[in-house]
Amino acid sequence: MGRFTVEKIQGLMGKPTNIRNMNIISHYGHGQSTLTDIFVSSAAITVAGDDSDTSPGEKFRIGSTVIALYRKLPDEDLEVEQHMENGSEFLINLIDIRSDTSTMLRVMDGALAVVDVTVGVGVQTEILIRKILAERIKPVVALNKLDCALLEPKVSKEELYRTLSRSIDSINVLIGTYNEPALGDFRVSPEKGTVTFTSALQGWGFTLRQFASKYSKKFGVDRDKMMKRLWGENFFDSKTKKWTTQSTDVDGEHLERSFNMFVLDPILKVFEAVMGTAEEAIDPVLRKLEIELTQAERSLDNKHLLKAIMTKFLPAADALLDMVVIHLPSPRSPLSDTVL
Ligand SMILES: Nc1nc2c(ncn2[C@@H]2O[C@H](COP(=O)(O)OP(=O)(O)OP(=O)(O)O)[C@@H](O)[C@H]2O)c(=O)[nH]1
Ligand SMILES: [Mg+2]
Repeated sequence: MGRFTVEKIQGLMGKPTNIRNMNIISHYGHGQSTLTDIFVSSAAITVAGDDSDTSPGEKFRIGSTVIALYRKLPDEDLEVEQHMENGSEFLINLIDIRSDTSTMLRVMDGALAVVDVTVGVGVQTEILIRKILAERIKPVVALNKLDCALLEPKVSKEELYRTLSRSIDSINVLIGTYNEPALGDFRVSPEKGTVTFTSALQGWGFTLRQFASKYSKKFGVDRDKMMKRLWGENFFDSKTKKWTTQSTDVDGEHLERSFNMFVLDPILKVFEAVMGTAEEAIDPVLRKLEIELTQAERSLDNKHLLKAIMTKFLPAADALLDMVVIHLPSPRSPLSDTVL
């Protein structure tokens, strides 16, 4: 992360529409600390003139529990109108606690709920989601430990889709019990971009935005429409080159769900190429994804090579920060006025 002058930071602090105050909530062991590290290592603000940039203490902290992060939205996201008024630069205050005190809840505008997909929504996450909803704090979700789920030998793509879907459903059931029409729809969904799929340990992650951006060009449809097609009952019939909501084609043959085909499949190809025995399988995958590796990266063992490729393919911090900036409210928004 580049260094900031005090003036630059003051400038960011002076634009409430471009501030996000958030917390990461999770059940024990689901990945809160590992995700916090991803945010800190890729986006923490450091102050110019402070030379101690190897120690964690040099991060720009407000008190001891808030870490200031910086994100500049990519140009293609600038068309999202509500984020235009004050430019593309955002200050995210990550409240680095697992505390549930009401004082802390009051300074938050949103929360990132972490779920270990291999076990589902934990009790502690459920309790904390209830607390934030009671305070009208908006949640977004990270479905974490996707690497574990992908390395599970006998799990099919469809079974994995169903596992992911179940975690999302259980969060939405909770949210549904707090439904207040005046607040808008708090339910989370991959097609809206409020769910990030992550491997915090390996540093990669994505929302459907990343994949939709890629495929919208290929299919000539706009990104939001493409996002909707990449989740749920959507299938692409390769024979007719048409999208359908039916899981079988005209001949009664099974069609693969679009999420499995367009999202899980490219990721699995990387996993298979790296974890498999045939070294020559890696180059075609790298070419396809337009990823270049340094000589040092090439000589890494499988585990670290996988991490190196996946973080270049789908950097977790970008996906998570964009989700937070785009979907969590600012302190100035009507949502937050009720609690501040
Ligand atoms: N395979 C895998 N392991 C992960 C992932 N994220 C976290 N872990 C591991 O899971 C364990 C718990 O992760 P933490 O980040 O400490 O989780 P936490 O929610 O902060 O846990 P506590 O603070 O101890 O409750 C650690 O051993 C992490 O390395 C992931 O995406 N994939
Ligand atoms: Mg922890």
